[in-house]
Amino acid sequence: MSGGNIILVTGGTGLVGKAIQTLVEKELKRPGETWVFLSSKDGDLTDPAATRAIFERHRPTHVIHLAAMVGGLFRNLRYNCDFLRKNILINDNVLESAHQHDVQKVVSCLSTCIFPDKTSYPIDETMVHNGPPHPSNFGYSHAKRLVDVQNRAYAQQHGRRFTSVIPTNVFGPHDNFNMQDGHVLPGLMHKAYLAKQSGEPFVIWGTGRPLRQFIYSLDLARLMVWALREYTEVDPIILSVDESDEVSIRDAAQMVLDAIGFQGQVVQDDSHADGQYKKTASNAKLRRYLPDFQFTPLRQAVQETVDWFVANYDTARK
Ligand code: NAP
Ligand code: GFB
Repeated sequence: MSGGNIILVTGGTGLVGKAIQTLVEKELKRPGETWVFLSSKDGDLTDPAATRAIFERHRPTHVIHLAAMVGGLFRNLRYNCDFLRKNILINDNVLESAHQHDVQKVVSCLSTCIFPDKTSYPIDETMVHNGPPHPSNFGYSHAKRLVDVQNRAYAQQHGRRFTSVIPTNVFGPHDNFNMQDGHVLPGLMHKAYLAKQSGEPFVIWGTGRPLRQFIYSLDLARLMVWALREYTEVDPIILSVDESDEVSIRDAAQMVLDAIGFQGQVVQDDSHADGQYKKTASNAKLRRYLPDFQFTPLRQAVQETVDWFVANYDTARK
């Protein structure tokens, strides 16, 4: 990518978008580049006319496409139809506008939670469409799988370089700390913050046994900028920590308690769903490109996120 490029980041005010903005402003921006970070206030991307207007205004040469209806297990369980429709609309509008405006490259986001529920492990990039996703988030999963199909269609018919990355569970500063709709780590951080203040028990939902690979948002941000600049395949690439970094929800919760300094009672409430037991993903393809990439150790990333949340409690999304 040469100078003079205009990089449009849809969903630029969210967890991943803010991490990219932090690193771009701190060290990754190249001379002559213009980076534009969008929020929904700049236009509703479910609306084709609003999407076209954004592309006409900014005339991007490259797009990192993050905008989506996003949420944890419990939000997905409640709104599968909304996750399906809104994300299909957003993705179709962004990719078609990128095509109409001759954008050189688009990097979109899938997720490791969209893979088949019944699968062998570790999961890899070839397995995206090999069977139905877990029922808890079938709406989100099918909308995201379609992005891979759209990318292939734009490549075949129009020669477009639209590709996608497949992040595992992401967390970090500027996350959504809402305890009903957010993901597990920010949800537990918010619960721990309140339990420490009130002296009430700290409640972990489900059995605590499911396994997850968590990637720090700043690490993902670095990898996404790399993908925009260096990754030339249309096929997706998983962006995840190593299989050996997988932890149980219970162990992750303990890291949150250690980080916030909670000494009170811990309750495991298995009346709530567990969701997928595991979705262990292989990062072998990423390691072939970037064998020496260093992920932030999980305990350190949890501590940094908790510190950010406590320092920004009044303005954090919750
Ligand atoms: P997030 O924090 O919820 O941010 C979502 C972003 O999309 C926000 O900037 C939001 O704008 C924007 N947005 C939502 N609906 C929109 C609409 N109709 N029109 C325009 N903008 C809209 O999400 P995130 O966690 O950063 O996720 C970013 C991407 O990574 C998503 O594609 C997600 O599917 C993917 N991903 C996330 C995870 C994870 O664990 N978080 C894991 C795998 C993949 P406002 O701020 O104005 O609402
Ligand atoms: O991050 P999360 O909500 O979604 O994690 P998934 C859910 C797991 O954490 C379940 C347990 O096993 C829950 O029982 N858990 C324990 C909690 N305490 C809590 C809590 O306070 N809040 C939450 N949220 N969970 C999502 C997909 O799956 O992964 C999305 O549904 C998305 O589509 C996301 O792709 C990355 O990891 O289970």
